[in-house]
Parts: sequence; structure tokens; C-alpha cells
Amino acid sequence: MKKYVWAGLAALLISLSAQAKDVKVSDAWSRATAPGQDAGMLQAVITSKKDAKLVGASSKACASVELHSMVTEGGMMKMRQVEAIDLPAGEAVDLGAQGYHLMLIGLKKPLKEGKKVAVTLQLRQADGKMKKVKVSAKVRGMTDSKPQAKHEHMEQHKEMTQHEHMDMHEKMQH
Ligand SMILES: [Cu+2]
Repeated sequence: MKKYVWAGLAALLISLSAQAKDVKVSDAWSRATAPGQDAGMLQAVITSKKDAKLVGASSKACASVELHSMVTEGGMMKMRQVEAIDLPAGEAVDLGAQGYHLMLIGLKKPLKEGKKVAVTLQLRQADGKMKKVKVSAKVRGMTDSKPQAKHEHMEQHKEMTQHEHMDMHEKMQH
């Protein structure tokens, strides 16, 4: 009888570790927030072995997490909530590079540089299976550059790298 229990346990462990490898998350990071700042953002590179969609996320650090994209409309940069972000099989999807970010809304306390923020991603695979993936994102320091007027921001927008872009983004009203 004991043998079967161990065999069962081993099978369970193997299936758990196989599952864990289905989705790989790397380069997860967030940005320190100022006291009173309601929202933070999070970036990550997600690789799913199977076709999937990122459909949501949650964190104990904040009230809710939304998936956002950034779009330019009539010269104005706006954030839009999106329902899902495609994760084609085997492709390393860099959220930031694709104009996406996770928005941590209703922060319970400011995000401090050097700390980590834990977020659980929710993926829906093409076969309908839901998958939760825990991510620990490193909190990077706030940018040193001063907030700029909006028109200056827009002029410089094109020349900014993605990371600089995100710095600017956090200073905008959400
Ligand atoms: Cu946003």
C-alpha cells in the first residue's frame, strides 16, 4: 500500500514541476512609488509553452491589478485597460516592449526601492485551462529626472527608450 502512496506522490511532484515550466516569467520589475501615489506599474517578460492569454493578475500589495496598454491618440498618450494580452506559444513576450504594463491600483503602501512585490498572473490557455503564475518583481528606484510639462513630454516621447517612457508614465495622472 505504501508503495502506491509514494508512487502517487512522485507522479504528483513530476506533474507539478512539469506545470511550473509551462510558463516562464523573467525580468519582472516594478518602480518605487512616492508616498500618496495611488498606482504603480509592473513589467515582465512572459514565455508560455502553449498558446495562452494573460487575462488578469492580483496582488496583496494593492486593491486590484489591471492590464494596460498605452496608445497615442491625437498626440496624447493614454492608457487603456485591455481584456487580455496574447502569449503565443514559445514566444518571450516582453510586456513593456509591446506597449503593455500591469497597473497596480490602490497601493496599500508605497513600493520601496530594493524590495519585492509579489503578483499572481492569471493565464488562460488555448485549451481553456486557467493557470496561475506567481511572480516576484524587484522594485527599482524612482527616476531622478524632474517631471516635465506635458508638451515637452510629448515632444520627447519618440526619442525615449521604453524604460524612460515608463518613468514618464508614472508621473502622469492615472
Ligand atoms: Cu496604466
